[in-house]
Amino acid sequence: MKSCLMKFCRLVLLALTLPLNVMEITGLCGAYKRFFPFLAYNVTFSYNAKMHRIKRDLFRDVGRFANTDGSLRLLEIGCGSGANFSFYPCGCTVTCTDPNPHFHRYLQLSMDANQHLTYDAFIVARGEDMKEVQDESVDVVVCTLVLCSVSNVQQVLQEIRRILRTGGAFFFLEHVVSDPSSWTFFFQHVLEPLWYYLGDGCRITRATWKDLEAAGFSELHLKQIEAPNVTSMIRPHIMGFSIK
Ligand SMILES: C[S@@+](CC[C@H](N)C(=O)[O-])C[C@H]1O[C@@H](n2cnc3c(N)ncnc32)[C@H](O)[C@@H]1O
Ligand SMILES: *[C@@H]1O[C@H](CO)[C@@H](O)[C@H](O)[C@H]1NC(C)=O
Ligand SMILES: *[C@@H]1O[C@H](CO)[C@@H](O)[C@H](O)[C@H]1NC(C)=O
Ligand SMILES: CC(=O)N[C@H]1CO[C@H](CO)[C@@H](O)[C@@H]1O
Repeated sequence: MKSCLMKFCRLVLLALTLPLNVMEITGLCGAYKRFFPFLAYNVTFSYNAKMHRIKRDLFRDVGRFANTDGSLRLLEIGCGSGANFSFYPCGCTVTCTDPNPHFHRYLQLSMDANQHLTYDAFIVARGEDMKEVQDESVDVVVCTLVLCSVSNVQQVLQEIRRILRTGGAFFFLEHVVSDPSSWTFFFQHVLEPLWYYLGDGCRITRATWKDLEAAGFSELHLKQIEAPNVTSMIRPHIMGFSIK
């Protein structure tokens, strides 16, 4: 009963967002691509304030993957406005990648505020295809709130395995689908078609931990958590790291 209602409500939302779908196909969403970084930059401050302790715990282990000479090459996929720089250890060389070039202004502000790091290029690329980055050329890859937005999670994870050196690590913090018995699960499925457009391609019903389990890393350290004080649609999160 609940599941029929869920499917029905989702259909209604799908129908309501049909004009947005047409706009996407005909390329009229270009203006939103420009506007989204501004929106994301604005929203990211309140999210990051709430996630401060969680991110500190998550990124505490990054330093473990430095080389014997202390150097550490870190690549961030879907870096957006650069919300994680303050957590990276001194001496890190950071490469930023994002398919949306309009983040650059905001990224620069975060770089200016975090001068303990060295910044390599900003590469405009999708995580599914990072051909500019050589095989086994980085020690750490980071994704936060990115695997919800990519078109092919498995393909991104295989690209990450390709560019990581053996023994390197992939750190992630992602919101995921809720427990199927919860009302959050219900509303995530109903609202997803609309959320997809407002969130620039963000999907709120992904069971991303399944992709991480299937990706073929040699170790996976994963925790399921509820993000404190974040809207229930994106409260369930996974965090942790996998090692190549
Ligand atoms: C919600 S934002 C998160 C930004 C940033 N990582 C943070 O934690 O604030 C999602 C980001 O994923 C990027 N993105 C969308 N599709 C992508 C893809 N296929 N590959 C890599 N990044 C993608 C978007 O441009 C956006 O910067
Ligand atoms: C976000 O936007 C609101 C409304 O325009 C504004 O009051 C607030 O200062 C902005 N926050 C940041 C961090 O830019
Ligand atoms: C969440 O909200 C409660 C009540 O407003 C507050 O006491 C707590 O510090 C907040 N936690 C975080 C991590 O922001
Ligand atoms: C752009 C952005 O969200 N930067 C945040 C990165 O994280 C630090 C520490 O939590 C915040 O102070 C920044 O505002």
